Order: sequence, then structure tokens, then C-alpha cells
Amino acid sequence: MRVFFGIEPDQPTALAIDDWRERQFSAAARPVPLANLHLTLAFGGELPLAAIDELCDRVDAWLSDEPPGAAQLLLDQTGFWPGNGIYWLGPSHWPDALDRQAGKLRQLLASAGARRDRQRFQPHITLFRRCEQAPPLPAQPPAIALQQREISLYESQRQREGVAYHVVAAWPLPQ
Ligand code: 2AM
Repeated sequence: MRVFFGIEPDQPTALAIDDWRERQFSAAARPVPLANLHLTLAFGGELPLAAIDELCDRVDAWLSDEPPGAAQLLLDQTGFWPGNGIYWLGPSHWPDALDRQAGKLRQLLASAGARRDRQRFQPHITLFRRCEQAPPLPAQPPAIALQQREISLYESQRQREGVAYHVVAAWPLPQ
């Protein structure tokens, strides 16, 4: 099973992102479908089911021991990564606690057998994939609040129509 941890925006937030995106960018590359909008906290990749059970137990133990506070973010920045053609929306500032949350999840994934991710954590929601160049700067800069409610464990499934993400487990965080 191909898994990752992420923050799932609630429906009004996902709609606000989609609406802003639609008004700013005419037909740039491939828009990520509304239902797939998420913020990745830690990418795990392919793991056997037994490892995922164990992973969930470790998340339970961590959260009952020292639960992190839920992150409150302002999505006010866009960015473009030429290497993979990703154009994203994210916060220009975020609390250190979110770095620690992502770091802990990376660590738990690594102890479940995932390859350790050593890239700097840049919280972002991918808006478009496979852009050949950066879309023009949006006329209306983004300012969309994202309130984390939980940590979600997603399964990523490749389907004929494209990739689909399903939340397979979620842990509510103190608000
Ligand atoms: P993204 O966060 O930039 O959109 C599922 O594949 C999710 O995990 C996607 O949102 C993807 O990119 C993110 N991800 C992070 N690291 C990845 C990696 N090494 N391979 C594939 N997806 C990765």
C-alpha cells in the first residue's frame, strides 16, 4: 500500500482554494482535482499492510503521550519547482511545531520501513502538476486560512482516471 501522512482541508477550505485557483489561472497544465487537494506532512511510499498496522500503533502511542497542537496556517504564497513541474500554494510562515510534527511522522515512517526523506519540509498544497514553466503570478494574491483538524494517513491509488487518495486513518488533534 502506497501511503503518506497529510492534512486534509475541510470542504469550505478546499472550495476556497479551488475557486481562487480557477479565477487566477486560465488553463495551466493539469489542475489537481478538488478532491485530491491536501498538504503532505510525510511521504512513506509502498509499505506492507503489517507495517501500516504497526505504524498506526506508533502514531497512537505518540499522540497519547505528547500530542502536538493543531497547526493554523495562512496559505499566502505560491511556488514553482521546475524539476517536477509542480506549482503549489503554501504558507510563507509556519510554526516550528509543524516542522516537528512532520519530522516525527517521517521518523515513524522510517521506523516502519519507509525510505527516509531528507528533503527540507516545505508545507504546500500542489495546485498543478507537469507545468512546463511557472504560471504567471496570480493577479489576486492568495490569503486562505487552513486549520488543521487531524493528521490523516492517506492511501494513494493509481486508477485509470488518474491517482486517487483515500484517508485510511485519521487522528484528531487538540484545537
Ligand atoms: P506533493 O505533496 O508535492 O503533491 C502522494 O504522492 C503525495 O505525496 C503527493 O502529494 C506528493 O507530492 C507527495 N510526495 C512527497 N514526496 C514524494 C515522493 N518522493 N514521491 C511521490 N510523492 C511524494
